[in-house]
Amino acid sequence: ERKKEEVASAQSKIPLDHLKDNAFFRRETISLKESIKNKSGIIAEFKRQSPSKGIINNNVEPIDIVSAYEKFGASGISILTDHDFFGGNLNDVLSVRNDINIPILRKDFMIDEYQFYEAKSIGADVVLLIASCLSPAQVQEFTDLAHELKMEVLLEIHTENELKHFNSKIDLVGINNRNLKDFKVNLQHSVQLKNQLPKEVLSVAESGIYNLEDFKFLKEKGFDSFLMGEYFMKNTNPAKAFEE
Ligand code: IGP
Repeated sequence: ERKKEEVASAQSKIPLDHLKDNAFFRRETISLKESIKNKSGIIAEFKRQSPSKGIINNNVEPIDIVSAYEKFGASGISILTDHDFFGGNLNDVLSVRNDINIPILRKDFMIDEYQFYEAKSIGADVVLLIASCLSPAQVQEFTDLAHELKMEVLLEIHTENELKHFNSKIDLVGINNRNLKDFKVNLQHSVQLKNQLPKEVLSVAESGIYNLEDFKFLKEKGFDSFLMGEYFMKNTNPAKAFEE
């Protein structure tokens, strides 16, 4: 069964040349860096489910959620396009792109050049590079490719060892508060890692931010941006969450 599905999805992959004909290749992207400086700094995520939490909110249309995010001052939107673990798909980005005016991060496990062209073709402004999935050399190559396509990159790290994946071309560094192996959240650990980054780099605190106290703590410690998913997705009116 599984095999059949894989074959089908491989076959439905649009050839690269066709991808490049897509109108979004000529679209001017929106800078997340700029938007973080000019707005709340919050990157609000659209996520139906996750491996650590199971179903979070499965009964919503991406446009309803992301337009609420925009309305209440988010600097950017993150949309999970991974299907197997997070229940997302490319259409979740494509279907909202023309209806909002803030940058969209295509959140996925990027391991192949093709995915960067694909991100461009659905209207992404930013792509995620997860250090634990890539070598420092791959991070360099993919950063150059993203920049050629006029997209910014968010490098995600979680350990001290992954600091070596950083290079000066990277636009934003995200520190995941959640350990992806045991799903434990540790804000103190993130602050300590952040302090080892060059001061001028824009930093994003990612995951496990569920209350105003945590948000304030991370802000005080100098984080520029805050990536939040579950908290907003669980609220029946995600916009409300900004009003605290
Ligand atoms: C959002 P939370 O705990 O607010 O829902 O987390 C985001 O940080 C999280 O979804 C995430 C993620 C990732 C998902 C961070 N890094 C890498 C998939 C892949």
